[in-house]
Amino acid sequence: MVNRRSFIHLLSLGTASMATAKLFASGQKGYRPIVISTWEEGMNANKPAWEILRKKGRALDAVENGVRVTEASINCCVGLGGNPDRDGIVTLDACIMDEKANCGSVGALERIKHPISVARRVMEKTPHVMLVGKGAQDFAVAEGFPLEPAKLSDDAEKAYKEWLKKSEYKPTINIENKGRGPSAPTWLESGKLNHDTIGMVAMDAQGNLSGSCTTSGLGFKMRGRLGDSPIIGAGLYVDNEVGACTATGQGEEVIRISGAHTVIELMRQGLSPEAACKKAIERIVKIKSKTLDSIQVAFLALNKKGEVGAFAIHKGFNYAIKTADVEKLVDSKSWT
Ligand code: SD4
Repeated sequence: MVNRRSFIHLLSLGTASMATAKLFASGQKGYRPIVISTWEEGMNANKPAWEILRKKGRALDAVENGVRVTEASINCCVGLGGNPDRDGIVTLDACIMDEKANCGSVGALERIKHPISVARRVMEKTPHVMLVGKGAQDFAVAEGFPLEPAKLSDDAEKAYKEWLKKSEYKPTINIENKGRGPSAPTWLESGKLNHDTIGMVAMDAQGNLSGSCTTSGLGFKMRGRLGDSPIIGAGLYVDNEVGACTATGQGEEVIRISGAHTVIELMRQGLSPEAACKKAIERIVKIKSKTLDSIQVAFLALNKKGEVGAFAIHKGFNYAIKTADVEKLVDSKSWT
């Protein structure tokens, strides 16, 4: 029988456990915010993302604002400063996904500086997931995004002129590994190491996951070619119960195995982020065993516990991590 005293005790216990639950949900206890992103450039991109996470902001805002830094910088492979397609035109691909499986994407977008923000508008303001080409540009302009001049960056202009000399296009050649192919210059004129597509995934203090991915795609690609980066399930996938994953590298190979979604499903079965990324890479390795030398793909994943892992076909892929205590660049494990 419950007397008055024990009843009060039970009540206070109830309140305590409710408070604990609230504490957990509010992130003060259970969830440690984290942001991770592909390549060394991720170190810069993680900074504004972390500022948002640190203030208990949404992971969605973090991953959008983080990759905008890369989109605004001059580099071979992200944003309007990136390498053009074979016709000399820069076309941008991007996608974004939040904790509620909301997602938005743009493909082959021209003359818009921040495709990731257009992707977010597609997600939030249209009944669709994906807009491409002229339709995506018209939508962006209608949403107030300025139409930038149709002009290549100096680096891209130079790389394009160089490429035109042979006009050689080998779609299987990757653009990350030093000296492996002509698609993108390895070193920027500044002397800094070149980088690649940026994919970013994050968990906020509420334990919610989101991700973003943005690129100018493979340099000197065929006009109209889309890679994995704007494709939900290929270049990016988020499942708030399981984790988040992004991909970089030869998009065709990532699409072929529904890369990011595959990694999530493997994590759902209990694999760690690294083991899941490795298994997905093994699928590509099996399919492409004869031409592996000329293909690079890497996956980067985060699970709901805040554990991080990556795996690439070849050495050379690295990723940036930022948490309350850690800010570092990590070399990924690889198949070769
Ligand atoms: C694409 N996945 O367009 C992108 C490019 C990339 O490393 O990530 N390259 O296929």
